[in-house]
Amino acid sequence: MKIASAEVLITSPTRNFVTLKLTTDGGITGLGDATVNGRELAAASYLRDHVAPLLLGLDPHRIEDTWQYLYRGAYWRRGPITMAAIAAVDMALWDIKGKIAGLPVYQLIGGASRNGLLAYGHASGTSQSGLSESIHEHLEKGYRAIRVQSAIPGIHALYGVADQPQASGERYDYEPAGRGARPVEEDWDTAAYIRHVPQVFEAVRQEFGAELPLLHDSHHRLTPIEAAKLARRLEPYDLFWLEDCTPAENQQGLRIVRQHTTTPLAIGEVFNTVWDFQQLITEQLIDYVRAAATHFGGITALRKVMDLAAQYQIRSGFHGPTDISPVGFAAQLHVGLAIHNFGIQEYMEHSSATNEVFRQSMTFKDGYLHPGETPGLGVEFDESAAAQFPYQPAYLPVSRLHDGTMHDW
Ligand code: KDG
Ligand code: MG
Repeated sequence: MKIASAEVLITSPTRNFVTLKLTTDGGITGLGDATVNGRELAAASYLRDHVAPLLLGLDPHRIEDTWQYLYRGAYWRRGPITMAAIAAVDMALWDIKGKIAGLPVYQLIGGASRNGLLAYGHASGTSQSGLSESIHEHLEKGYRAIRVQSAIPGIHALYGVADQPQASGERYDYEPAGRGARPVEEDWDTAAYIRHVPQVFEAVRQEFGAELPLLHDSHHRLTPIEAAKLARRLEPYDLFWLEDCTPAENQQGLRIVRQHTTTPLAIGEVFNTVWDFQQLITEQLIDYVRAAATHFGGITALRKVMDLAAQYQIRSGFHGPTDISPVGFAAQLHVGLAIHNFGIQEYMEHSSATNEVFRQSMTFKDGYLHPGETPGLGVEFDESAAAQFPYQPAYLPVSRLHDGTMHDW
């Protein structure tokens, strides 16, 4: 059996997605996700110009060997573009293997370790009452764990708060297609943020009680000592996790956070290989691995990092925003179902346009996700639906302090 064709499909059903479609000489297809939000065409070119020609003629069953061939063979290792391209190939090969075996991918990697994957949804509000309404809406939809993000007095436009007015006059809705060809600018004030967030959690705990798992994303904006201060102030509200409390390039910074707080920490949505996690895992500086199959080299790589994490009682919390396509999302659902050290799965529901293009066997019921029983990954790509949504340049926002200094977004 051989790989006979490798096509790169770009579509923008409310946001851009880069999908790899491999076809074997017997006509079996496999899909992979190589979407790098805001830099999509770089990943598409890497795949189309440098990877696709190498795949033709290879045996699709040799997943590990193909992974190593692309990783070691590039010489220029790691980085989001390289690892997203490798991820797409890896997912597509697992998809093909599952279809040949007549089994969903999770059955090929050990079988189910649980009945479903606890998911958390994104609640947010431009006011405390708006936030409360958003939490109620999520609970009504069945969510049993909630990420809480709120507008902050003194900050005009902020990551993670849906429906807030932007400087451009548009509403921030997470789906960037149509936002225009330059990043929107948000603003940031660390002191205002650290003052306000504990009050938000105080009100949420009072209204929703002690049991509901609550999460929060600081989105890389604090120094280690600021992160420590916030995490400590949040301890009375018993967070499930505090995410990306500080940019993690300087991993020793997490030691400072850890020394001061028992709030659980989640990090790694922008990481690309197991090496990015090595210090954080082996020194037990985090509690949850936030990697996504898409930016981390696919199913093969995700399983390896979770095996390392398991030895340190660190669990998964894979990155699941809408810029992970349904293919990438399915890939990590299969991994999450199979591994023992699953923690929680982020779930931002895709738009109806996205779901029209990517038809999925995945289900969400009573707060739990399941990848379904369709052989392979369980996602089909509707090319005629995709053709209605051509690529649109779209950037992630940027963030500045009030004096104009660039800050982390
Ligand atoms: O493309 C960037 C988004 O994926 C990211 O901002 C979402 O932080 C995020 C999250 O936790 O889902
Ligand atoms: Mg995040």
